[in-house]
Amino acid sequence: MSIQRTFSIIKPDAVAAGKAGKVLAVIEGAGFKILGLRMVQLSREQAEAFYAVHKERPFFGSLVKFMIEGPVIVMALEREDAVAKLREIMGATNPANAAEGTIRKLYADSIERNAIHGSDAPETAEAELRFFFTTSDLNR
Ligand code: FUP
Repeated sequence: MSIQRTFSIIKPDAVAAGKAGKVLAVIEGAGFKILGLRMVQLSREQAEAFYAVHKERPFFGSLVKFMIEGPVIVMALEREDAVAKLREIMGATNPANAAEGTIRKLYADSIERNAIHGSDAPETAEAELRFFFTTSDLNR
């Protein structure tokens, strides 16, 4: 497996709780290089577009409301096998099912307020990176 990029968001719950640094420490501790990072207040339109794949799901409205309740930190990350490795250290979507030591086990409150997003496939990662970062942002 070669060097790969992925995209991540530290969600509003973790930022508001002052856990962004701790989440980042887990990410860096797992060997990820930070290619890009910035704090963003998502607009409703951006959050709806980002989660468009879920727009027919019953939790969509609530998820969008949560994602715009405060600032998030968007990150471009690089590592060998980055997509799968980030998903591993994030833990299961529902923190109740997340493995010990994972970010969601440590810092998430619920299946919705779950501290972190990570792309679910290499193609999704590239699309999500382009949503928030320019090509020159990523060429470091
Ligand atoms: P994940 O890839 O682990 O973030 O999970 P999904 O892509 O399945 O879901 C995206 C986001 O939708 C989750 F992070 C939280 C939210 N969600 C809910 O609020 N309720 C659910 O039942 C499932 C997902």
